[in-house]
Amino acid sequence: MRFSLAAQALVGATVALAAPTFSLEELSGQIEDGLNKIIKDIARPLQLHETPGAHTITLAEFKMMDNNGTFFHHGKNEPKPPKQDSLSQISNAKIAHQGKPAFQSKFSSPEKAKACAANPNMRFEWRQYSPSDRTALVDGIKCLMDKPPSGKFAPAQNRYEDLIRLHQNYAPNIHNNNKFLLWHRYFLWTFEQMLREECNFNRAFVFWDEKKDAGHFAEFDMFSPDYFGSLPGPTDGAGTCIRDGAFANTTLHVGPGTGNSDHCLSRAVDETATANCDKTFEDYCLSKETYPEFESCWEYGPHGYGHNGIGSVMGDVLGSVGDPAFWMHHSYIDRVFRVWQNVDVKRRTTISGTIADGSPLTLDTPVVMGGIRPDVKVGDVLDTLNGVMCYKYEY
Ligand SMILES: *[C@@H]1O[C@H](CO)[C@@H](O)[C@H](O)[C@H]1NC(C)=O
Ligand SMILES: *[C@@H]1O[C@H](CO)[C@@H](O)[C@H](O)[C@H]1NC(C)=O
Ligand SMILES: [Cu+2]
Repeated sequence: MRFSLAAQALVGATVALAAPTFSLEELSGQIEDGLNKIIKDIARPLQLHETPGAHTITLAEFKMMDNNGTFFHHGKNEPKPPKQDSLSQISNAKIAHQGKPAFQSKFSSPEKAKACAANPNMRFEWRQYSPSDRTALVDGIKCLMDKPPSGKFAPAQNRYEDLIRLHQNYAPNIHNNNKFLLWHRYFLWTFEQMLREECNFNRAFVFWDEKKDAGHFAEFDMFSPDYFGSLPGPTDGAGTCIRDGAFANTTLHVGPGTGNSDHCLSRAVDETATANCDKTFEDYCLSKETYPEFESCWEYGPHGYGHNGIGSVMGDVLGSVGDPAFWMHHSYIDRVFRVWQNVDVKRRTTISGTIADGSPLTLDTPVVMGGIRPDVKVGDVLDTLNGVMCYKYEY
């Protein structure tokens, strides 16, 4: 026998109460349930100092940068890029206007693009998503949490945690630089495919139009005992463990930060932060004419504030995938990116900016998904209707 003292105490108690009516197998099943319950109940909440939050920039600061002719790029204030992204981008755009894609993705073809445009997978806003769609979504996520891990992402202890670990591992490459929106677009799509392929999820996908809830996220009915669980404030300088909803009492084994220790799924809402996820900020970012400026505004603006506003696990940039609200937040980020792209075909066929090592972001820049999906290139995921993916938002 390899039971701990606590288990032996349980054995003792159970035997004393019910020895005559339980077989050994039933008894060990009961012990296991009891132990799982104890392990679940003791997982600690993250202390607030462990979740320092995403880097954010206020709207006032962005406007100050406008006034002094700079923008926040690659961790510092740099001169604004010229309005047209670059000469090569302009010539690419011309080619695109002549009907040929600027980047011939190995995943795309004119026929495929046509077929996709005629019949794209739709993503609907949570408020249009029926109760049964909502339940199917949370059941799909729970299904991933109940499946064994692939084994390629230690210390992930279930299939869902593979995704947390993947994001944690790649974090330095995919945040605080212009690759951010493209990588997270493919990551969100990868999650959707896992729900479909591994958990029989068969509904249209979903997005959250977060600006409708700016300043009062906690009242949004996604954060309810019926679905994602409540969105409480902090408790005694720590996040509050989520004890209701589909993900009640979840223990996470990946994070916080670059480390890995058991902690509960916790939240710590800060509505002064969520207030920044509003239409004014969104419109301001949408008014940016170059990709690097839009990206910077969107990443350090509403993206950062949404993470920090939900708080705790979501406020730990590296481990934030541990809160399923991550996907809903990133669906907002991805949707507004697509809205920005819809203004001009050039925004779906060309790219500019820089990646983590300071080198240029190009259509050939790799977008790596750790073996969960094929590695692709920025050009493969720039257009949601042409390339690897085929989906459209119900705007
Ligand atoms: C421009 O404004 C930003 C935001 O206030 C500031 O951080 C930066 O130092 C300013 N740059 C210059 C060149 O004045
Ligand atoms: C979560 O844990 C709490 C505290 O142990 C318990 O009261 C509650 O019933 C649990 N909720 C669920 C849904 O398991
Ligand atoms: Cu991220």
